[in-house]
Order: sequence, then structure tokens, then C-alpha cells
Amino acid sequence: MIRTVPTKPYPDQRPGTSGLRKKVQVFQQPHYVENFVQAIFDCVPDRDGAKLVVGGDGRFYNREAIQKVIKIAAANGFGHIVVGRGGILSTPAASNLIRVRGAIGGVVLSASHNPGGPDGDFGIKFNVANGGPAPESFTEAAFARSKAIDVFRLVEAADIDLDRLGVTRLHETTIEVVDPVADYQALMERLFDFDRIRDMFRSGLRFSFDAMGAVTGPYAKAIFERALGAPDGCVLNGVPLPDFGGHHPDPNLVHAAHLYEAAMRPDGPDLSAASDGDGDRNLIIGKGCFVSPSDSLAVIAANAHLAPGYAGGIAGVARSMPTSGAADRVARKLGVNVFETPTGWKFFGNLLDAGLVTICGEESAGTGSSHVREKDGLWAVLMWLNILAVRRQSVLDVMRDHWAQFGRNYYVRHDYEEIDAAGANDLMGALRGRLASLAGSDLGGKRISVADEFSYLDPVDGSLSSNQGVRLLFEDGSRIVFRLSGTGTVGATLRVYLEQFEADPARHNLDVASVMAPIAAAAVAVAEIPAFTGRLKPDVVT
Ligand code: VG1
Ligand code: CO
Repeated sequence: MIRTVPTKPYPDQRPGTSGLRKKVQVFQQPHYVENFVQAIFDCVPDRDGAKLVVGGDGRFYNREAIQKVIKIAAANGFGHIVVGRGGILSTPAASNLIRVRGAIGGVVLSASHNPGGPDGDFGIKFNVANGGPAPESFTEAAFARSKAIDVFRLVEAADIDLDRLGVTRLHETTIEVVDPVADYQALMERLFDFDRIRDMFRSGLRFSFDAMGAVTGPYAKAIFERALGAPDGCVLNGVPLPDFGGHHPDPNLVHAAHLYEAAMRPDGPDLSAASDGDGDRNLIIGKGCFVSPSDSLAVIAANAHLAPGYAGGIAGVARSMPTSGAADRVARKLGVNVFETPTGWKFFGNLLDAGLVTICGEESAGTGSSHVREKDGLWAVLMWLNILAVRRQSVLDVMRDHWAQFGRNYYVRHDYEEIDAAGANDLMGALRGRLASLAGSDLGGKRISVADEFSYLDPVDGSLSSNQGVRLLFEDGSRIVFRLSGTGTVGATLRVYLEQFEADPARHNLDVASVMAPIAAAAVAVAEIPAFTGRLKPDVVT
């Protein structure tokens, strides 16, 4: 039976860079999930009889939220709901399912790289029919709706058994519990040369993948250990747990420091990798060689044709603005398109749909392609395996060759986390107020040629996104970018992105921190970071 439940709106349901993300306790408030899900569905006009994909990263509150989503969806006219067994779907697998099943959209329960558990974070994302994150126009409409909502509808029924594969009915809706891995694995087998990668494992490649207690465990075990014959046990923390086993599933040099340390040992793995909470990010470390995500994007763009799925070449590359320009150099050499978008995967969707680009990436360890409409952690790892299997080189040698050919964009990001929100806004405001005087001035001994705030005009739908980060571009090609995070749940996070280009091959193997020290100091000084944030150094350097 369908019940219409009166409710009162919450004022704070504005989605950020990637969906609505808050503390678990916030989501546990009465009707909090229900209101937001109803607000989303109210913005999907063609939902009657349509197909919907539902799944999450397995974190605390995943199962409870999924039951709510299914019951509300069934009461709102969806005809067929496809849900991952155990409530599990990685973000890229959900994107793929939406596409292959012809769904109108999907609800992904995840706070991605944010910590999980009862005191951690939870999140709800909505993806549209192309499989990608809902565009800003949709998330703004859902936010507006959430502030006016006075009822939600749900089917009153017992919980769906999420652990049994197969089809059941809920009121007039078909509920189908599917294997979360199968379709995704089939897609990967089409894109990459599994035979060649299998041979490489057989000839002794040492590989380690850390699923960090989050969603990629079942995918990684099925693909790396079972399909590709990598040694059993090469997948670490491979069972998705509600608290991620205490791991913070953000695959960076702080939270995956153990991988880095192992990779730097002479007997360390040839390739170490990790993914984040919802499986859309990747960390790539070769023996003795951390690959910065910006460099990884460039290497993938330059070598994608080595994988069967991209043998015909790529149409172009898109990167988020804070991502280094390394991929641009590859695109120019290949003579293909290159686009610079705001932070967040939703901005790549139109470019991919229009066939303008094939490969996309962000400095935050997100890489992906036209195969889905999300970034894809395991895809990136498979791409690296495919590249290594064909080139028969170490990661370090691949990188050295790449820098020799294209030059090296030294790059680092400094994050100041959980700082006072007012101080963070004041810092950005002060910078904005000084853009005109900064342009043409000297900073740290170098001339600033452009000082502006990035905005993006989508070439496909003409939409404009403003206030996407303050940029200081120097005459010598180096760059400082300041931006506030849109995914944190406590205070504000200031991200400072630093880049410096080096053409001289004799200077391609220097210590990154030393190379970046002067520009890092210039960034601290020009933004008066200690004065505005009270912090003398960043919390995360990655
Ligand atoms: C961060 C990253 C951004 C990424 C976003 C979602 O956003 O910088 O590149 O797209 O997280 O990734 P922000 O606003 O905190 O800088 V995920 O893995 O949370 O889906
Ligand atoms: Co993620």
C-alpha cells in the first residue's frame, strides 16, 4: 500500500561537488533521507514505469538507506528497480548499469573518500540517464524542491531481501537484485587485453591492490585474482565493511602511506594501487615511483591506444582546471581536443556524450573514459596493467620516457582541512578582491601574468559555472590555484594546487617537495594562509 507521509523540510540539503554529503547522524534524523530522495524524484518527470539503479559503497547506514530509497521509488511510479546484491555497487559499476540497462537514472549511496562508520559520513548521489552525475541544473532544482517539500510517498512493506539474487515485486514495481560485479567485469574484459595482463602476472609481476575495506574488494578479487590470475592475497582489505575496517578510504599518500612505504623498498611490488570508498578513484605507485594523478592522466592519454578498447585512438582529453597541464601536452602532440572544466565529474558528461573527448581526469586521483560517465578506479589500474604488459617496462621507466618526451609538470596539492568556514571564505574573498592588482605583479621572484577566477562555459549546453577557483598563472608556466572543497562535512577545506613545468631532462628526477618549496611559500604568503586559517602547515600533502 502506498502511504503519503507529511514532512517538514530541512534547509541544508544542497548537494556539493558530488551529491549530498553529511555526517551519518544528520542522515539519521527523521525523514532526512526520505525528504531528499522524494525531492530528487520530484525532479524526474518521466519516472512513470521507468527503470532505476540503486546501490552504495557498503558503508554504515547503506542498507537502511537503500530500503528507504526502494520503497519511495516504488511509490513514485518507477517500474523496475535494479539493486546490487548486499546493497553494493561501486560508483562506476552503477554508471555502467544505468547505461546497459537503459535506466532513467540511479541513486548511489556513498560519501566516497570520506570516513565511514556511525560517526563518519554518509551521502546520496543521483545519476542521470547517461550514467553520469546529475548536472548542476538538476541538483539545484532538487535542492529547491527539498526546501519546499511537505509530503513524501512510500510503499509500506517488509524490507526487501538484498542478499538474494533474483526478482520480486513491491506493490507494482519489479525489484531485481543483481550481481554487482558481472556487467562491470564484462565491460573491463572488452576494454583491456586480459590475455596479455594474465601473461604478465604469470611471468611474475608483483602487484598489490588495497580496497581499503570499501566497495572495490569484490570487484578487485573477481578481476585481479580470479580473471587475471594475480596471486591470491594481492587484494588487501577486500571485504566491504560498514566502518571500512577503520580505514579512511582516501587513496592518497597520507591514508595509503603503507603502500607508498612498501613500494619504495627494493623488494616492493612492481605496481601498488588502491581505490576509494565508492571505487571511482585510484592510486598508482610503481616500485620507487609515485605517479601523480595528473601525470597518470597524461600517461593514459598517451598510451590508451595500447588497450584494445582504445585501439582506434582518442578523440580528446578533458581535465579539471586544478589538474596539471601534463595531459594538454599529450593532447597537443596527438592533435586531439583538450578541455579544461571545473572540479567534479559532472562537467565531463556533456563532452563525453558529444564524442568530443575519450579520456578525462582530475588531480584528485580520478581518471576515466567514455566507457561510463564516472571516474573509475579499477579501470585506471587495469589501464596501467595493460600499458605495462604491452610496453614491458617498469612504471619508473614509463614515467621517465614520458617526461623525456613531453617535459615534466611537477605538481603537488596542499589541503588545510576542517578550518573555520568564515576564515576560509574571508581568505578567498580577500584574494578575489586583489586579482586586478596581482596580475602583472611579482610573486616569489616571478611575474604573474594572469590572476582570475575560473569560470566555465559548457560548449555543449551553453551553461555557465562561475566561482570555480582563483588562479595565479605565472609567466614561466607555473601556477597556483586556490579553491574551497565542496565535499567536506566539517568546517571548510582549503585546497592549494601548485604546478611548475620543467622541460630540461636533467631536472626530471628531482625531489618534488624541494622543487615546489618556493612556489608553495609564495602561495602561503600571497593568500596569508596562517592569518586567515590559523594554520602554519597543510594537513595533507598529496
Ligand atoms: C573532491 C575532488 C574532486 C572530486 C570530488 C568527488 O572535491 O577535489 O576532484 O571530483 O571530490 O570525488 P572537492 O570539492 O572536495 O575538492 V569522490 O571520489 O568524492 O566521488
Ligand atoms: Co569516490
